[in-house]
Amino acid sequence: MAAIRHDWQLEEVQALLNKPLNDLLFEAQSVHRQHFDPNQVQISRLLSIKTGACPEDCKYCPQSARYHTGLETEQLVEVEKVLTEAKAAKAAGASRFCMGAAWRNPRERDMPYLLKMVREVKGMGMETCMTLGMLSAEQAEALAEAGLDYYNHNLDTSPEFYGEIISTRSYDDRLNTLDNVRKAGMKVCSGGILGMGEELKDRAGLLMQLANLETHPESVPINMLVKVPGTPMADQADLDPIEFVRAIAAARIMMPASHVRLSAGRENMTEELQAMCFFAGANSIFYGCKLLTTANPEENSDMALFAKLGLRPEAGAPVHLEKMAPVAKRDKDELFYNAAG
Ligand code: SAM
Ligand code: DTB
Ligand code: SF4
Repeated sequence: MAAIRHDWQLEEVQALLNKPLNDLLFEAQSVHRQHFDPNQVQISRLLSIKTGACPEDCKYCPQSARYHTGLETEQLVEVEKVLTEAKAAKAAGASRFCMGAAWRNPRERDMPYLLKMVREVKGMGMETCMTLGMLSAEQAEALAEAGLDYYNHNLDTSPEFYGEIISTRSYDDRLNTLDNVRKAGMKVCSGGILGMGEELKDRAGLLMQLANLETHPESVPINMLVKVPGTPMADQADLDPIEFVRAIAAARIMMPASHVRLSAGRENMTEELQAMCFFAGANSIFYGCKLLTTANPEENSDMALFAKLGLRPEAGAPVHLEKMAPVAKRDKDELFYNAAG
């Protein structure tokens, strides 16, 4: 069994990212199999509960009020609407419901609504996750007490490159929020974005920060930058997809027991690239045709891909989804959905 380490050095991580690809993928897949069923993928559904008009200046983000992206803004949505969406997500097979708000941090007057949302979604038997910006220790405790299972707060990139991307909050602010979340007893979801013009050493630096936290984040979203017109990153050069796969593999090796989520950017990825990411150890996705404001693959195409690859949703998803989605069985060159899951 691979040791769970928290003492990664930058040179070591860079060397890992630079390994011959076959060696890197073999190591990642071997580690993956020690901790997970290699054919299971956890499924989360995302809902924007407050859209746009964010005061922060994250250069990648279509929701910052500073950039003109043509996004329609929306105030904090009614609890009822959230519950309707959560019900649909559950019926479609999601085991976790993730609610995201375009805030620097939640205001005190929003807290009662947020706590009600958590209680009621949790009451429906789903895992709950929120991403609301920075949290104070008190806010984190209140959310945990209401039943929030996960809190997402990304480090986004290395400490060295961070200043190129965001000026309105510091890396330490982010680490502090992660600390508040952990101390409140919630599970941590934290990762970053690749393809923002960072160098390999920055991808190594991000992974090192995550893996050297006292406890690894239980969930590590790796986003590929979605280049939204109107943001300062609209014309950013593409990251070589193989570099993306390498980062997924390194995340798997460095945080062996964590779920690594193939997050934003899947809409622009080929099936082959996604398949390589799953082989490299990604074992979680956002399912549903919309992320927060940008597009995600249609449900049907994800199901077809799951069928082709013989992947199935992780336990916890309703039985009927397991009927639809799919252990692929190749017989006379045809694909069959295996209802037994
Ligand atoms: N406002 C809160 C915050 O920033 O902490 C929560 C929502 S924010 C949209 C959640 C995460 O989405 C960001 O940390 C970033 O990693 C990711 N994200 C935002 N825009 C993106 C884009 N264009 N491409 C890829 N990931 C993006
Ligand atoms: C994360 O790391 N990725 C998700 C989730 N956490 C909240 C958000 C992706 C957002 C992509 C851009 C958008 O749709 O607005
Ligand atoms: Fe606001 Fe979050 Fe977007 Fe940054 S990433 S601009 S904090 S919504």
